[in-house]
Amino acid sequence: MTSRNQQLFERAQRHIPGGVNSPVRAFRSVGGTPCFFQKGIGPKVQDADGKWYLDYVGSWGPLILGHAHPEVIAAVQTAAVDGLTFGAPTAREVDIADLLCELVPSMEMVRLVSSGTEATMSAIRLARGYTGRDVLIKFEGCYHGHSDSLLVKAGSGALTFGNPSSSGVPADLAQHTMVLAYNDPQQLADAFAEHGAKIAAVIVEPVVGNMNLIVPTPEFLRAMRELTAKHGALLIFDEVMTGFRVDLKSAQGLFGITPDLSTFGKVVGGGMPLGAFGGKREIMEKIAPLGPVYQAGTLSGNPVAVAAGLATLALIQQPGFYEALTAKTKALCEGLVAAAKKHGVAFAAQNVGGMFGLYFAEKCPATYDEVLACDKEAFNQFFHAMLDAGHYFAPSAFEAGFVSAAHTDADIAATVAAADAYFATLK
Ligand code: KE4
Repeated sequence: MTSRNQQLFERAQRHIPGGVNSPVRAFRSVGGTPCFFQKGIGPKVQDADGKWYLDYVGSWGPLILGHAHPEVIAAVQTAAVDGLTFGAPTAREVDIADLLCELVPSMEMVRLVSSGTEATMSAIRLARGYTGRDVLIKFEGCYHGHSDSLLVKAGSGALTFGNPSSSGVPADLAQHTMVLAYNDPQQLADAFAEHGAKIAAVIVEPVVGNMNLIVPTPEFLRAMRELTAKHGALLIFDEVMTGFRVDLKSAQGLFGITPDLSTFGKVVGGGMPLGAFGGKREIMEKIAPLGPVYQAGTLSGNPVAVAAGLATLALIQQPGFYEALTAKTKALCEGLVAAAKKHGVAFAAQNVGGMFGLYFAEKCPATYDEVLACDKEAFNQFFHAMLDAGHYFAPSAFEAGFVSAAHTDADIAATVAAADAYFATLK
C-alpha cells in the first residue's frame, strides 16, 4: 500500500520540478521518499501519514522557538486580520528596524527583504556599488542563496576566477567571483596581494552550515577583517543561518568581529518570509531611494512577516534563552558521540549555540576537503534509521542541524537512545 507521502510525491512531480519547491527537500542526497509535513507543534512535526517526528531541521533554522509557538501565531493572526500587505511603510517595520540595529551594533541602518537570497544578493550589489569594484570573494562549501554571482565554483587554479556552478549563470559574470578555501588565511592573503584593488567584498558564513557545520579559526576571521580593511573591500557576514541562532549577538558578537555589512533571514522572520541586510550608515545610504544602488521588493517588510519576527525576537531575548538552547544542543552532540563510541562507530559532532554538525569521521572536519572525506553513506543509513525511529535530521550529510527552545531534555535523551540502538546494530 503506497503511503500518503508517496502518493503526494508522485502527484507533486507532475507539476513541480522534482516534486519540491527547494532541491534539498527532495531527499536526493539520502535517497527515499521525502516527508510531506502537515502539522508542527513545538519540537515535533507530523507527516502526511500521521507519523510524528522530533524535528532537528526546524525548517532549516527559522524555528528557534519550535513549531507554532502560541505567541508567534497570535502575533501573525493579529497582524493578518488588519490586512496582509500594503506596499507602503508600516509602524512594525520601524519597530523591527530599531530592534535589529539595537541587537546588531554593527548595523546602523537595515533594509528588509523577503528571503536570505535577496539579502545577500542586495548586499553584494551594494558592496560593488559602494566600492566601485566588481570582484567578490566567497569560500568553497559556503552557500549564500541562489543569486547568479554566488552560484560559482572554484576556478581551475587556486587564485583564478570562478566558473558557473549552475546552468544559466553567464561565464562573464562568474568571472567576477573568486572561490577560495575556508579556513585558509594564507590563500586569502595571497588573493588580496594579487587582486586587492579589484575586490569589492568578501562574503562568508561566520559559522558554516552549508557544508555541514564548520567552525572558523580565529586566524581566518581576523585575516578577512584585516585584509578587507587594508584593501578597501567590504566584509559581509552572511548571518542568514547564524543570526540569532548561535547567540543573541549572532556570530559577529560571539567572535568579536565587526563586519561592514550583515545579512539575516530564517530566525529574524520566525518562520515567515523575512530577510534583512544592513551595516554602516555611510554604506547603507548608497541604497535607493537615497543613493544609486537600486534595491526593491513588493512584499519587503511585509507586516505579517514582521509581526512574526518581532514576536520571535522578543522571546529570544529572555534571560537564559541561549544558555539553555546551547546546553541542550551540546547534550545532543555529546550523547550521540558517547553512544557511537560505546559501539565503536567512527562518529564526531559539535555545536555552536543552537546549531550542530554530525560527522561519520574520527574528528570534526575543519575544511571543505575534510567534510568530503566524511562517510556520506554511513550518514545516509543513520538518517533513515533515525527517520524510521521518529527523529528527523537534515536529509543531507552536507547540512547543519538545529535544536529549538521547545526541545526538552527528555526529547534529547530519546534521540540519543534511538541513536544508541541504531549504533548497536552496526557492531
Ligand atoms: P533563503 O533564500 O533560502 O531564505 O536563504 C539563502 C541562504 C543564505 N545564506 C545562508 C547562510 C543560508 O544557509 C541560506 C539558505 N540555507 C538553506 C539551508 N542549507 C535553505 C534550505 C533550502 O535551500 O531549501
